[in-house]
Amino acid sequence: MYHYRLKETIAAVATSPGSTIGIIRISGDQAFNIASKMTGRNSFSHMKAELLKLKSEKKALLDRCIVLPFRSPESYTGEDVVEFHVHGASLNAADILKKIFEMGAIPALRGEFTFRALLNSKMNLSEAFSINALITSDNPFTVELARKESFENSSYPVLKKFIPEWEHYFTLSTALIDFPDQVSATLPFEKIRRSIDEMSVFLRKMIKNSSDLKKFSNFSILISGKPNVGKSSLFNALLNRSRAITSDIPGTTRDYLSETLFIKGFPVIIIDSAGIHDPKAEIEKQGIDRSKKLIGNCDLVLLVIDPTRPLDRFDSGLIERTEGLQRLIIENKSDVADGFHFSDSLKVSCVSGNGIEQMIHAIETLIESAKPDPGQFFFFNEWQTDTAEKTIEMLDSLRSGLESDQIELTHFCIKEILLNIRNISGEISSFDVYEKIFGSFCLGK
Ligand SMILES: Nc1nc2c(ncn2[C@@H]2O[C@H](COP(=O)(O)OP(=O)(O)OP(=O)(O)O)[C@@H](O)[C@H]2O)c(=O)[nH]1
Ligand SMILES: [Mg+2]
Repeated sequence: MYHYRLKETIAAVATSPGSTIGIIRISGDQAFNIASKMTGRNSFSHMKAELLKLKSEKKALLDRCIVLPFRSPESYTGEDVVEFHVHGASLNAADILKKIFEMGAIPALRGEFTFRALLNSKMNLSEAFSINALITSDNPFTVELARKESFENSSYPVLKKFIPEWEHYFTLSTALIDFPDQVSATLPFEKIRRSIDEMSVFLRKMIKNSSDLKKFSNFSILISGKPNVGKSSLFNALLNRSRAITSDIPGTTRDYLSETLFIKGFPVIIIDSAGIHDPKAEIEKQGIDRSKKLIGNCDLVLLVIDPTRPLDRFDSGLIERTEGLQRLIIENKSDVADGFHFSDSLKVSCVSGNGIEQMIHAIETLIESAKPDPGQFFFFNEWQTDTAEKTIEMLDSLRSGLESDQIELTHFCIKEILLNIRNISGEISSFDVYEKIFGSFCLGK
């Protein structure tokens, strides 16, 4: 759909409602014309901001705002672009935008400005992805990496360097199929095998880095334990507010609760869950099943134990279940405990607050250790990761094709690998691919 609209002039508010300044962006052939009609100005100087009055077609005063023109190709999209920096990004901006549509622009789709920037070679696909991550991420580490990728463009040359050799293999295998009698050369098997290995290692590493980054960006901590050990009290202590209901009645928390907490500036999802025991009623069973499922899906378990009660089969069941996972054993109620079950547990009291600081410190250390190495390369979009996975499958098939000397299979795999690696590095893509990608972008970008 995006490519059918390339002749159209598009417009959108690029800032979110509620902002004090609303930036309306217009891009396309009609951008300057619309700006002239609204400001009464006949000409604009490239990148010279001016304070001007905006009027509707019927000459009704709309706003006095900063008008910032960019002449093609020196703009974000590569087309003529005009920005109006108006008062607020809510009703006033929406109303001015409506007037812009009345003058011939059409509403921009999600990511359509970036799509045009890509088509006009203002950026490549990996830059576009990282710019989207830069805009949407609330994790300072992801922002740091996205900045590097967007403006230093680090992974792009590394990915691109694979292309020439695969182009060569493609030309050679095509010639072997199309002109078998005229081509005396054979495929450089050893060299191809080395290229397969090199690219597999590189892509696998990038996929792993990207999955580590995703995990780190969505880091979740589950508070687990049997009933009445003080899970909800601990949840409240971490959030520093009384979010969950606590009581001395076992089974108070029926279903899980989650909140976002910032630890060392990183957003972390913290989950309070229903106490694990033998449920008596169906509704209790559902809550407990959910608690059990959460154990395998979180990045850190805070396993809460009550030292004032003997360890029972529920405690030991949970100790077993969380074995091998990232886990901290928390012995709560230290204010009333005579002794403890574990020497290496963290001893805390949600009542006195003792040990909470140390526990937060231990959590911080674990989160820090989950942080991927910023010197590595990352994908900022699922589509790139999926394509890299498909490429690895193709590389494996090619390895088998070479073993069995099947030139058709070899040729097909080389073609697919070349196409995928070009796609990932942002060199070419079909319009279908663009639609899938840009649909997840923000409006106005
Ligand atoms: N003395 C003492 N009591 C605590 C402490 N933490 C929690 N409690 C009490 O223990 C009882 C259970 O606390 P909750 O936080 O509701 O326990 P829970 O594990 O969420 O319980 P369920 O939701 O039923 O699984 C409440 O009466 C709390 O006041 C603590 O550090 N010291
Ligand atoms: Mg609870």
